[in-house]
Amino acid sequence: MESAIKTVVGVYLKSAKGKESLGEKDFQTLVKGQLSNIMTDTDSSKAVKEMRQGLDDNQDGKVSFQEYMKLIGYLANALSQQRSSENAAAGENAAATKSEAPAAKEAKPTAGEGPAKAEAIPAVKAEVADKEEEDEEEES
Ligand SMILES: [Ca+2]
Repeated sequence: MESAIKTVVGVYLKSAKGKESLGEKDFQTLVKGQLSNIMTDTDSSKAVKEMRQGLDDNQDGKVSFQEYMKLIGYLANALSQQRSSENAAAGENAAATKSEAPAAKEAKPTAGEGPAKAEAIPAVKAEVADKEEEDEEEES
């Protein structure tokens, strides 16, 4: 957990190269280099541009740390929801032994992005949730 937070901050700082926010190219490089396994369409410059515009609250064409955190929050939320639906599906299979599927976690994004903006962000890939399965703590 601690190393994950350090990584999130470190990747931003490295990508910003001493500047206060990520320019268009910096953001493209960050997404393509760091998020290609968790997101779809990271190779599409158009999709990444749309994502950047969706994150760009102050419309300055750059991604500030706050705006970057919105992306992290979105990804975390999307992963969490994906896991919830997978748990629900697994619960159905285990219905013979368990009376109820695990309740879906009501994870709220920490960032205040609206659904319209979130739509501009490429979908989270399903296989990532599978890899993180061992981190599950709230089962039972
Ligand atoms: Ca901005």
